[in-house]
Amino acid sequence: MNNLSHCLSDKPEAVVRHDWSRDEVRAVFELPFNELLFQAQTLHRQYFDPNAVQVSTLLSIKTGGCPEDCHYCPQSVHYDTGLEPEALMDIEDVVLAARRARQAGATRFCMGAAWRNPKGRQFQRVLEMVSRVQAEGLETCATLGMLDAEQAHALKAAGLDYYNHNLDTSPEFYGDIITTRSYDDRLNTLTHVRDAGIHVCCGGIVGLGEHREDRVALLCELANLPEHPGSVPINQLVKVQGTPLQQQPDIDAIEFVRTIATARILMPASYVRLSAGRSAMTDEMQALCFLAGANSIFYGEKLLTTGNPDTGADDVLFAKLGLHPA
Ligand code: SAM
Ligand code: DTB
Ligand code: SF4
Repeated sequence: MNNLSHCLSDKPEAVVRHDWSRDEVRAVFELPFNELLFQAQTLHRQYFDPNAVQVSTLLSIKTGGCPEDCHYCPQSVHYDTGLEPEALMDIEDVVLAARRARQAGATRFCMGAAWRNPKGRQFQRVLEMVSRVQAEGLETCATLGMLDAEQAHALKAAGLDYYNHNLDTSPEFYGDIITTRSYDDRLNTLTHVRDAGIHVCCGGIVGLGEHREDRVALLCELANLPEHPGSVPINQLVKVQGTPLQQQPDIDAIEFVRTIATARILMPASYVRLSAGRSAMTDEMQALCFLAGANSIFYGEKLLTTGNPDTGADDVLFAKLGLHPA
């Protein structure tokens, strides 16, 4: 009996492992597709309602002008993507957007800022935003770049539930995508977030030009963190004109679904978010992702700066698939 089938016959808590080898992860990733989806869906049902999908809404509270050089990102100052940089939003406007998101059915509100790291008075304003959004009855999430330990504690005290900070890809491929900070910088911020008692939201991007081995390595890194991230966003690259990755060939849809299914099997108790890139996906592909164990999405017409399916289209998709927001 291989390790995975042994795991599946055990009690749920027995399969939450942090000692995956890349060979083991590759073996899961490369299972026959039907077998992979069956195992992912079987595990999914041990931990979650298979028809419930968590919905988060994103808001870019500080857009563009970012000093980092992430090759995929429309907000980097290094690329001309036609995006107008904007100052940090007013608190009241953020609260209004959060209220609208809650009324539309979102349970979590994620505030994103195009910063290398937050500083000074602007950080104080974000703390206030977090408290005010929490008071609206929403779970709070923020993604503001690198944090030190003190900042992580201040966010926790303000009421932050989740912090999003992605590893994005494998340690080996990382330097081909971002040169202005290191993998270890990312891991250090994740440690500060975890130590402050904030839930970690951490995942990556598929379709950057990485090899399957990089996808395997990313998933292995995520699954071997001291605690599995509470949510694991799997983004499909949104190809933005002006970025160095604008001409990337499309990632094969089956390969993307394999990535979702492997994330589900490795981190069975975590929410796996079918994240950026849904506008370019068919309903059938999204249905396969849900079958593979994705149980969270971004809901609302916009991600941070790029498009997302409109809420009407998502409502129709949920009705077609008998899914309900959770
Ligand atoms: N500046 C902060 C940071 O990098 O941590 C927060 C915002 S950043 C936009 C959050 C994440 O969005 C990135 O880590 C990346 O995974 C994802 N992302 C950015 N641009 C993307 C794109 N064009 N396609 C898919 N995902 C993207
Ligand atoms: C994540 O993993 N994906 C979201 C969220 N975390 C912040 C962002 C996707 C951004 C896509 C490009 C854009 O809209 O600017
Ligand atoms: Fe800046 Fe984040 Fe975009 Fe990188 S992904 S350029 S850090 S906003």
